Amino acid sequence: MKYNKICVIGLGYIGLPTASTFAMNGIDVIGVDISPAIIDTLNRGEIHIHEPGLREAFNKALQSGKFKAALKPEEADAFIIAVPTPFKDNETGNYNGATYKLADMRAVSSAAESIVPYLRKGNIVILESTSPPRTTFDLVAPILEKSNLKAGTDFHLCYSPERVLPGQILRELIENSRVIGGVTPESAQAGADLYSIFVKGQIIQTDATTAEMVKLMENTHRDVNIAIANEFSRLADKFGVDIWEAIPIANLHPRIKILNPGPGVGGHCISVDPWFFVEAAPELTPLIYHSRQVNDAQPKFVVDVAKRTLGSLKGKKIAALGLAYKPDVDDLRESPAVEVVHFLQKEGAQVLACEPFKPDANMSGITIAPTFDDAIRDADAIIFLVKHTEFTELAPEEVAKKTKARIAIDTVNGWSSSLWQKAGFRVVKLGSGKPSA
Ligand code: SAJ
Repeated sequence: MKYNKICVIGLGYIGLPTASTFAMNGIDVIGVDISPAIIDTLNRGEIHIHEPGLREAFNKALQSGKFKAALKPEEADAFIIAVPTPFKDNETGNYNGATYKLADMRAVSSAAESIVPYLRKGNIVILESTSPPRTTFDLVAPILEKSNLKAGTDFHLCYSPERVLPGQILRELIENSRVIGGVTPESAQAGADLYSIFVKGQIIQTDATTAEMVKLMENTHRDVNIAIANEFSRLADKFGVDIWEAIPIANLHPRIKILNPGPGVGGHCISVDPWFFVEAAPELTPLIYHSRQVNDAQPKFVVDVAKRTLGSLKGKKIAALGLAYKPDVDDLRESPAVEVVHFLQKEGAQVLACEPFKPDANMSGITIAPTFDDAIRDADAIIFLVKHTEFTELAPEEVAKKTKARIAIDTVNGWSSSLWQKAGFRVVKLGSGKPSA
């Protein structure tokens, strides 16, 4: 199939890079978002998110005259839905006394509704948002069919999950393999034709529900594997072992690849998606459920380590390094670092946070220091929560000159204990029951 004009609905971390990449490849793109602020920002030539390479890609797309941002869709050959699928804030499910989170699919539903007036025979609609199994067939198709056109007969419908890693989105969008699940084999072929405009990785065609499941399996697999790493960190702590020494040794085994423990699992993907399986089949998912519980409890473990190190936290001044959900991104969603800060405050600590990727973040109950120096100056202790490169590159002897703190709690194994000890700090690593010098 040939595509001249594409409408991308949702201009966030996935939609905007996708729209920019299509436009850079000579396709007319209408980028749609419900936020007037985002549309204004984009039409002014600016972007509202931090992602390496995105500013350049977006500028190229804009200068080519192929990209335009709007509040409403227009007629197009293809429609791509890339809106968020978070979980519901104030509603949970229950199975045998265990509470689980529920997917909030309202953004997908209203994106599909917004396409209905513009849908024409021969079009293709692709859902990219991570979704519970059967969403394409059971939620999206019935909405689109309000147009009196039939999915798979009059228009093509596919599920094609984004699988790119924040921080490397622009490259992975092009180089990663791409799975396209159609409601019919013809839809999958039409979807493959669309993405082959820029995808250099392998394009695999399958059915829509398999593609939905593949995406959830990937993120769930990672979550479960991080959970076992986090559980190992607690065991190491108990048995006087340094987990950061033990994991690399275990990983020398040719069939073992233990991931890194840390303050928990955040972001809008891995900490959310496994719940979609639990919601869909709670009776089949005890491992997935408990892995989520383990990862969600990890910020509390960090605070226990802080309490053991500092005694009562009441009145203690703590500099928290990093708030983002992972290194070198500005995304604070579901961030375990934010959770740790909240817990520390609940224990009575006065926390000054430093987040170089979002110095102007406005989070209720969290005080962000204007600079790193301000955060550490009067601190009693420093807690390292996000392995941003600029924190790993700190020279401990320089830090020592700028702060009265002499305790450094490293939850991400970002600092060399010996160097920091040499500079006068007592270093306490998460998951290290070994007494520090
Ligand atoms: N984390 C650990 N230990 C590790 C690795 C990660 O604690 O060893 C933590 C991170 O600090 C972070 C969280 O897990 O808080 C998730 O980070 P991540 O880098 O594993 O993944 P995301 O959420 O940024 O992106 C994931 C990716 N999925 C997989 O790697 C299977 C990406 O490919 C997906 O496109 C993305 O989810 C998504 O959008 O679904």
